Amino acid sequence: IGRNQERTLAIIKPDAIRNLGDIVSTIYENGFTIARMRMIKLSQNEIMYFYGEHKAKDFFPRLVEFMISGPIVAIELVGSDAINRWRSIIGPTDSQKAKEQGSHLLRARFGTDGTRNALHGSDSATSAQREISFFFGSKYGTNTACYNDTTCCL
Ligand code: DGI
Repeated sequence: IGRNQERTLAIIKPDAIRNLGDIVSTIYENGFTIARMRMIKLSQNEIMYFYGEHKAKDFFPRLVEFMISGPIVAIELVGSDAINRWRSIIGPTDSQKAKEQGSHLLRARFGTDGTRNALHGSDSATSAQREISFFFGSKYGTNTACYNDTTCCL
C-alpha cells in the first residue's frame, strides 16, 4: 500500500441502494480499496447528529427525511488522494448539475436532484475521521490508530 494513501467515508444513500453493485464496481475501477462496509438504517436522531453542521439550513428537514427513508451503506474507502478523488467521481451536490457536467459522474448516473443525490463523500480529513468513527468506531478504543494506519482492515 502506497504512502499517499488516504481514507474517506462514502455513503450510498437510500435512493441508490439498488445500484450498490454498479457503485462498488466503480469504486474498484477507480483504484480504491474498501476497508469496511456496513448497511444500516439510521434513526432520525442519528442522522441529525451526522449532519449537525446543517441543522439551521432550510433543506435540513428534507435531508433528514430522505436519509431515514431506507437503509444506507457506509463504505470506508482507502486510496491515493481518496477524499478529493471520491468527491470528483461523485460530482456536484445537485444531481441535476452533475448531469450537466458529465453522465459518468455517480450523482448524474444515480441521483435525481439536490436532496436525492445518491452518494456522500467526506469533504476533508477531519470530516473523514469523524464520519468513519461515526459508522465504524475504532478497533483500538477511542484513539485514532485505525484512521491513521491506512493498512488497518486491509
Ligand atoms: O458534501 P455534499 O454532500 O456535496 O454537500 P453538503 O455537505 O453541503 O450537504 C449535505 C447534503 O445536504 C447534500 O448531500 C444534500 C443536502 N443539501 C445540501 N445543499 C442543499 C441540499 N439539499 C437541497 N435540497 N438543497 C441544497 O441547497
